[in-house]
Amino acid sequence: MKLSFRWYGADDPVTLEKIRQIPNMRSIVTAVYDVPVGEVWSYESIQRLKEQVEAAGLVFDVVESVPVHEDIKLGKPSRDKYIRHYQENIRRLGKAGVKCICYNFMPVFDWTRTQLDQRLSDGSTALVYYREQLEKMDPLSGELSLPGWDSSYQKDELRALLEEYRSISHEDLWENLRYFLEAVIPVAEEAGVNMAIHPDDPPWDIFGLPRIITNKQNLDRFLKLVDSPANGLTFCTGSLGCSAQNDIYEMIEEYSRMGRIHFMHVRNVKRLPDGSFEESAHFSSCGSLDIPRIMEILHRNGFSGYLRPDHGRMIWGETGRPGYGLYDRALGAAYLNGIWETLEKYGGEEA
Ligand SMILES: [Mn+2]
Repeated sequence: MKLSFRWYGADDPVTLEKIRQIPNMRSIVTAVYDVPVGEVWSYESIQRLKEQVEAAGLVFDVVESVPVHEDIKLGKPSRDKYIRHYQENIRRLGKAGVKCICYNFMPVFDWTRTQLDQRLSDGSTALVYYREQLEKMDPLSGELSLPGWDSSYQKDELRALLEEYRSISHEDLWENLRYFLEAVIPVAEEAGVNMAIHPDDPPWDIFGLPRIITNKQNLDRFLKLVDSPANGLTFCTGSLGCSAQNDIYEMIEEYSRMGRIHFMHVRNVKRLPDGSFEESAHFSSCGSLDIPRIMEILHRNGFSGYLRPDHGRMIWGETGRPGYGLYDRALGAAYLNGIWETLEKYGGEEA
């Protein structure tokens, strides 16, 4: 297990100097943020990131994300140009020492919540998804903007994009994903990079848009689209764990044994009876997931990929990017470290 932490670049209030003080911290998960989606990342930008990360004594080997242009997901003729750009990004990142690229294939909207600062009973604030609130949300009203979303769309552009997706079925999206993978996986293999798709968050259709990276049946199908170790997963427990139908332990067991999990996002989530959920502290009893059980499965199967705490609450008066403060994610990292060290020392049979 290689412990890692997400960093949003030089203007992230959570600095590399702070991140390096978390015990056992190894890798920085970051991206080039000043290039529009679909364009090629300059060697200079990649090199600058690498130098900043290495100057702090950390390793630059995981990128989250290289976003996939909507024309690729829509299967438009212009996708070939954007796929060539994507291939070039994989080659350039591989050359810079990157071993793992996280991406997702969610139409238009990345991870979605209905509120970014819901106050929990302990006084902290967390990201939540309340079904009732979602049903009232209109993405065109522009009321909510999440850190994961591309906020550069103008309202008419967004309307036109949503219109284009009306004719895209789940099967069309699968077909467009297959086309993309067949083009990029061979390049990743050659560059020594593992591609790691992030599951859809939450793992169900949203605003009438199809979502397919949602459950075991679909992850099985995904891994077979291109049956190469370089075609793997970012297994996000908080995303797949929002759905009570997902047996995430069974999934982690199987996919880690196959060697197809390259990146773990480990966080807890509290499922509510009506299908809503709240992001909770990492500690198991704060939410619905059994975190030591997740770590035990990974340990027993010899997991050697990257792992990071995921979204945290805002605690101790911290302000900043919702879900991406320092304190609660650092508590998460310390908790995961503790579980892992216990497994390493007293965890039974050697792998
Ligand atoms: Mn995640």
